[in-house]
Amino acid sequence: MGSLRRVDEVAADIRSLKIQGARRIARAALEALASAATLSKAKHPSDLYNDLLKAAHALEATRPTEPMMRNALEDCLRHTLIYARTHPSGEVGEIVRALVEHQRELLEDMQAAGAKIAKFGAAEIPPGAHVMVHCHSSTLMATLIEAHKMGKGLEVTCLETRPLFQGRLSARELAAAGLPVRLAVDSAAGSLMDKMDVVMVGADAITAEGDLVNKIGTHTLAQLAFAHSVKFLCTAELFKYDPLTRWGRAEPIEQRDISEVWEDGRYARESAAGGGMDGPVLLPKGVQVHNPAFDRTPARLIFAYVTEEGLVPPRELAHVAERRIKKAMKTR
Ligand code: RUB
Repeated sequence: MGSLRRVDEVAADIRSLKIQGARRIARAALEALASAATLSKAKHPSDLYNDLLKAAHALEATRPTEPMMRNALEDCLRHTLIYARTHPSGEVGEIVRALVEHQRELLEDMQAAGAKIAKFGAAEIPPGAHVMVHCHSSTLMATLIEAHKMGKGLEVTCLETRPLFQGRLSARELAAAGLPVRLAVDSAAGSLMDKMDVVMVGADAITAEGDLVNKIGTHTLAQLAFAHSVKFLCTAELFKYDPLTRWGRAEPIEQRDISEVWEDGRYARESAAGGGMDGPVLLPKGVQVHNPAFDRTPARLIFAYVTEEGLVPPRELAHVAERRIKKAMKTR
């Protein structure tokens, strides 16, 4: 285990988007849970569980639309409880070791899943394809870089992704890997769609209906791709599936701070003398800002999810993900 970062520090980094993207968030949360276990002063297993539950709740509360983080934390907690039940004479130190060991296995599984998705996804991209991407997904970046290494000769258009411009992260990462990259403002997507062969995005959550919850703007982009008969693919680990949506839970959509859209001082005022820009402008009275982090794209607009088990049609995703989760539980 690397340096032990406290849960409150990691939670603050997730909330402020210093750690962003579902996969990185899930990894950081798992590491934080393991450090909470290691740093716990509990002398009895029940006190340890209290510490762990508190840590998991604090992490889960950082970003509500992140089932991968919830699935990973819950898997780790469930495994720890099962270990303790099957080793009733186990000391706290032994239970902590079991948790840390399991957390390591989960991180390795995630790594392996990411590598498989990159291979399946790269195989699905036609040679010489023009690909449009939205936001910044580590899973998608790995897929495009894999396709590039295979000599597919891609050209990638990254949409900037207002309001926080995660698309620029994608552009930087892909250019550094040697891919030809074009950066476009989100509203230019329609003017470029006819030139595209594939549109690709990552996922924050997938519902029981196979709908995709991802960065705001994904739904509009999927509509546009559909209207132009351009294939729309989503690269996503099966852990992005939210099992609670099977029982009627609507995937919550996180609302972000209005300062991401109208930062006081970012907009200048036109001076009375005409034309010149002069000082900051506060949000005008009576203007409300709508700033959801994510939106929901209906399954019918999605060609397929690229998962660690290969391409999965949206309607089958819940079934495949549930089978995988059950299998993982049986093998432990
Ligand atoms: C990031 C985002 C990404 C998904 C998938 O949003 O929407 O597409 O999280 O990323 P934010 P990954 O910047 O608000 O976290 O494939 O890395 O899990």
